[in-house]
Amino acid sequence: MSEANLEQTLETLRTGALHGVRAAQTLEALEAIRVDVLGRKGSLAQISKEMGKLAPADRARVGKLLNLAKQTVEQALESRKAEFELAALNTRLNAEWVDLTLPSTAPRPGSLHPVTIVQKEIEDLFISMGFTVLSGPEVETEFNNFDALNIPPDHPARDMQDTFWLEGGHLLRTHTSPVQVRGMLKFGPPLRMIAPGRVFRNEEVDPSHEHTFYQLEGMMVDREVSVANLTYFMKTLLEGIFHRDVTVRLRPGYFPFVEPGFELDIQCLLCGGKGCPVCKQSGWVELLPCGLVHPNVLRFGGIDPEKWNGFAFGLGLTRLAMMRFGIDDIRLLQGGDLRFLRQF
Ligand code: FA5
Repeated sequence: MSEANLEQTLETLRTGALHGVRAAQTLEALEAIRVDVLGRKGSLAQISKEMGKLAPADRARVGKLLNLAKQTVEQALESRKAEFELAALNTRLNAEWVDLTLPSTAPRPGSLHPVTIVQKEIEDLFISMGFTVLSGPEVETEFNNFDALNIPPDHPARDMQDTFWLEGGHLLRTHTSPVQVRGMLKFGPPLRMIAPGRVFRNEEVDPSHEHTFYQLEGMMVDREVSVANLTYFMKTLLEGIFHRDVTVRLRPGYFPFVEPGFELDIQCLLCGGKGCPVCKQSGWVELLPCGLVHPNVLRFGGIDPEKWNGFAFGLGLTRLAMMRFGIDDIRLLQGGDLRFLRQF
């Protein structure tokens, strides 16, 4: 091939390759052009072979043109490849973008259970009046739950609290009163304690009765404690919780561990005393049995009743939370239904 022909072929090849590169739509098409033009057996390699036949002066000139053609095609291939990569990146970014200004879908922080809210308020109130907060075990001895509270084995008062019995003289505590015994034995007189906790009874469940519920025990042992002291603390308690006037009534109540014993009822805050399922249509909710501590209980607690006396109360904490938040079915508090619990 003559020098002029070679130059012509080179130019045709160059323009054809550049055109092909611009028209290519895929990386595979680009690679095919690269192999065709720049590959070891490609068109430029063929021309390079032909150059050997040229006169030395022409060879140098055509050689330069060949290199130039090679560089031009290489650059065109590179920049077209970069275009493809950019397009691929844009497609991916469009598909995978995330709007960081959208509200988070992270789990909501939890909130305190309504019973816990009321429990904490009462704890703060009593701590401010010099009381200590104690806790006792949910699995108790029969002795602490009954005997030490002046309820011997054959006493009919045992039937007032239908008990879940365990093996070896143990039971699920039916009230928080056994913590009175533990508190007296541990700290001795004078004593001001409260003990919130979970208790268990084999109860038929209805809007105001659960088999598992919360009570809050209170006890004060000192010299010459009277019913007047008891009513003062109970009034302070109820005013602190309800932040409004509540109507209460005291009825005589029988519990072997207090003498005299009372039932403190509050007028139902859900129906205002008219009657509803929670107050069993009576207008009153039994909330707070209380009384002066029986001398036998003091003795079981290692305290001399000739020198000391005291009052005790056993608040129905779950029922108090119902009154406080206007909850008309106790089962809602145990159910773990987040739609209900998120309201507090
Ligand atoms: C007692 O448990 C006594 N230990 C209370 C006491 C302590 C009296 C100290 C005197 C001195 P009672 O069985 O009445 O008493 O229960 C106390 C309170 O727990 C009740 O007033 C009521 O508010 C609540 N309560 C009782 N049974 C249930 C139940 N099944 N579900 C929800 N709350 C209940």
